[in-house]
Amino acid sequence: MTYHLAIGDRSHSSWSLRGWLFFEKSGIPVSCHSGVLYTEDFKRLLTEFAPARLVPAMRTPEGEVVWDTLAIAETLAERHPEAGLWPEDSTARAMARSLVAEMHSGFVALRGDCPMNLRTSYADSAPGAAVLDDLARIEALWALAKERFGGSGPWLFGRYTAADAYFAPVATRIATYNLPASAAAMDYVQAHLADPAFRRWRAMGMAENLVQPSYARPYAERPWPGPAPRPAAPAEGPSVNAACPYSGKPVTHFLEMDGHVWGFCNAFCRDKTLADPDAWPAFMAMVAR
Ligand SMILES: N[C@@H](CCC(=O)N[C@@H](CS)C(=O)NCC(=O)O)C(=O)O
Repeated sequence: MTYHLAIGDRSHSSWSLRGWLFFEKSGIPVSCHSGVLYTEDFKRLLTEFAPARLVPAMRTPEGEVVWDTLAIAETLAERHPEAGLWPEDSTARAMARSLVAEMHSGFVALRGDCPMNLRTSYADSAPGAAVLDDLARIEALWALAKERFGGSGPWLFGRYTAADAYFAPVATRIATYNLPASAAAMDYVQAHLADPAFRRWRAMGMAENLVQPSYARPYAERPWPGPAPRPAAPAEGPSVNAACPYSGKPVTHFLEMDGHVWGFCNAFCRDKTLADPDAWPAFMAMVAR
């Protein structure tokens, strides 16, 4: 018995990223079911999560479907108080809910002009006045939360909460569209880009290798602004390991890293590891043995 989560392609679906982060950051087990946005595959996926119309949508272990990111956050918080999706302090929690609600309904210019695209980073995206207005408001909210409740860590309310998950795809937009931001805001952006859970999500998106042509923008590209993945390349076996680090099954797909060949039981697990080896604890533990 586990939760099930319907998601879109990982490089482009910002709401799916938020929903997935609730689970990944709080350690609640979930099985993900993905469909390619704007295709028949997506419609097929959602028939399994009726009456949801968009992703993310969650099915509880009891079989109830909950849709819309905010409803998923609240339902998980209610069912798993120990997971700490909201801050413990009621004043901090009220502010976290306010930030999340404003993100849920607002920042239309930023979301419209700069769709999440984790495959590409632009050198200069020439943001318009409405986007700059959104950014100013976002920076003010981040500063307010951090000043009152952030303490010395990187996150808005001390430890990672649903509010940080909500702003993860905003942080990536600032990074990938190279939007202007203060040093403090950039520290927060970099904390998201360096977060191992986010890195795993992005690596899975790179492995999916999906392109949404309507998300492309005519700007010059620049290298990924987050931590540079350790170099690795597809390879032929045999490998050092006989069993896949994730499933324990016999290996069939291989990569080469630091002069050694490592095996996996399917192409997706090989490719997600290839995209960012350091993001995968089970793989790195095997390499370190
Ligand atoms: N308010 C919804 C928004 C969800 C949403 O817009 N999801 C997008 C993907 S990021 C989607 O399902 N798009 C598919 C479509 O528009 O057909 C939420 O918070 O979950």
